[in-house]
Amino acid sequence: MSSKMSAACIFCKIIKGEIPCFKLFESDKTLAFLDINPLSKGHALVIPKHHGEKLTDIPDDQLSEVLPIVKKLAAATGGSDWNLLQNNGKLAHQEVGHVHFHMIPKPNEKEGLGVGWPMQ
Ligand code: D5M
Repeated sequence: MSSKMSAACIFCKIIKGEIPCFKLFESDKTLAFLDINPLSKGHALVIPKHHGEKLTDIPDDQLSEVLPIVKKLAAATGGSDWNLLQNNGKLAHQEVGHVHFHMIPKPNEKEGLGVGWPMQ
């Protein structure tokens, strides 16, 4: 694996398969999986595999994959509403020190709950 890794990082352990996750998508540079503490059904995390705490630590070629993958996941849900969020730094409530993008489906009038990914 060519990406920079951190032995102590929980998300690097997920990338290496040392900690299990519910995987939604994986490429050489990017991983998407369900958040263990979901704010709504289907709450996903999209992460660059390159280890870095803040957005400025991540190479552009890794970041440029993220939005197309968010779009791919959104299309797979049938185009529901969601929030895309990146907490950058401790003052912004970042708890895990590996850049990650939260994709949080919003409540849907018909279902009453967040819409889950078809993979669930
Ligand atoms: O959010 C960090 C997010 O990471 C938080 O929503 C829980 C999630 N998390 C932490 N550990 C795991 C594992 N092992 N699997 C899946 N999701 C996890 P932040 O933006 O840093 O506050």
